[in-house]
Amino acid sequence: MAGVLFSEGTGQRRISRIMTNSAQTPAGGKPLVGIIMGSTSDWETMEHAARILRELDIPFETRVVSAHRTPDLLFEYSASAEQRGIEVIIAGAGGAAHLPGMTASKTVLPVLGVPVESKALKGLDSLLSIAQMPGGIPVGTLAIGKAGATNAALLAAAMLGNKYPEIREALRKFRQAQTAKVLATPDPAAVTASLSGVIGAAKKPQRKKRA
Ligand code: RP5
Repeated sequence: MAGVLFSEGTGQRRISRIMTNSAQTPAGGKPLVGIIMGSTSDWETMEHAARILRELDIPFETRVVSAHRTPDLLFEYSASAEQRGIEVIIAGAGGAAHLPGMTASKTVLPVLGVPVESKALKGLDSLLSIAQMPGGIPVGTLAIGKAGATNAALLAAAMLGNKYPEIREALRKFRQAQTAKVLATPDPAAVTASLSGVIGAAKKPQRKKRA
């Protein structure tokens, strides 16, 4: 897995190498968005952010960065993101969920927080932890779970769209396609009826032909 590796140089911790094999660069460019998460168990949620960025052709990287299990990595990742060309960070975490806030404290890049659904409290703990940042260090907080991850990516695209016209156009097309999909099936009852017609026809017993 890709990541930020450290070496102890002159007594000062520094980034010695940045592996980019986790960077998803459909456009062939350097990652503009960093998707980080507190645990591999968060991927099930955060992959929805990755899916949207891929769909919009926005280069991104993914990385597990735990605020409490790898605090030094968190500091290095956040502090170096800007100089590496990252423009928006999407941070997902569950439970105490201090990753987005801690990340935001080490960078002036916009940080979007995705509350991952926790087992004990269904993500309400994650939501409150991420949303209730004291004034001074903002984290843009999205909804719990898949919707939040999806919208974090769409919001990142909207931010990047201010600078990159092709991203704005990709986002516009995404929205148009979404609208067209809804309008294509205006009556869910009609869909159900036509489906049951198909199922009914399939279930109809066939009359035996007389010899
Ligand atoms: C948080 O604790 C992670 O963001 C994750 O949502 C939660 C549980 O982590 P695991 O115990 O599954 O690694 O740090």
